[in-house]
Amino acid sequence: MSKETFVAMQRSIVDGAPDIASQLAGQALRAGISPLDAINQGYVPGMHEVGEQFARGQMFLPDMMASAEAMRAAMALLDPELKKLGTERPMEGIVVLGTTKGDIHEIGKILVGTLLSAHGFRVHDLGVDVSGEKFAAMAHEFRADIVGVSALLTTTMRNQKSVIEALEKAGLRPHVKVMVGGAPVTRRWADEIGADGYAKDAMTAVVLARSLMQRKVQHPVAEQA
Ligand code: HCB
Repeated sequence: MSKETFVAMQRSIVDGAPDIASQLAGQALRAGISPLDAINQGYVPGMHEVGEQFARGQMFLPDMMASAEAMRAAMALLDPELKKLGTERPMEGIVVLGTTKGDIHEIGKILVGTLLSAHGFRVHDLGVDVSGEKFAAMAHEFRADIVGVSALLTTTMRNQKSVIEALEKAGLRPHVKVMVGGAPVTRRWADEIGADGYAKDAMTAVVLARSLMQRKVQHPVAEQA
């Protein structure tokens, strides 16, 4: 049953059909399919297909918006289930999360925030189109351990570097780890801009955030070098 359900989920995103996406999410939860499997094996592949069709000129902006709407409809049901996983866990660390300036893509960032919360992190989501200065100010205000920066456009990736520069300028860099992600982002890019880590998806972001917290605790001196 699962495989057909995942294919139907993918289709609902490509077709930009929020009602069907939501209906399938409900059915999946009732059938005991894990919300994370539904997202990773059903809806996210749909988003990738949409991106490919857009790149080939087979889809246009309104289609992509309809697909995002369908994704949001599914997430409205799956998100609370993912969050339930996080109840009664010890607090793992404080994360300030956002999408870089000039970029309004938010679905992946929201997913990262949900999974981090579900695994015990306190997450402050700054939203989209966030400047480096705002990231730094909020990291200071919330006493963030980690700043997570998302970028989905090749043109806004460079603003991830601006976030690191703003943290440096505010004197926060020794205390705050930076993790970056987003479709065009690579480990190599993360290294190039001096980020502390790169995560290819939301679950990897959780694993990375945990390891960054350990590095903070275990190597406080090296961290400042
Ligand atoms: Co958008 N768009 N888009 N888009 N869009 C992309 C990103 C393209 C790749 C499509 C393509 O051409 N193939 C492309 C970018 C090309 C490029 O720069 N190389 C593109 C373009 C060009 C544009 C516009 C410029 C189109 C236009 O106006 N002509 C415009 C830009 C507007 C702007 O930002 N200023 C635009 C607009 C839109 C919307 C509004 C229609 C919509 C976004 C709606 C929203 O978010 N509310 C949209 C969408 C939906 C997409 C695609 C189809 C899906 C993105 C998505 O949600 N993926 C995308 C195609 C693609 O990415 N393949 C396309 C699903 C999530 C779950 O994956 O990669 O975002 P994710 O996040 C992962 C992962 O990267 C990681 O974990 C997440 C969860 O697993 N991660 C992190 C993400 N952030 C992290 C941070 C961390 O610290 C750690 C891990």
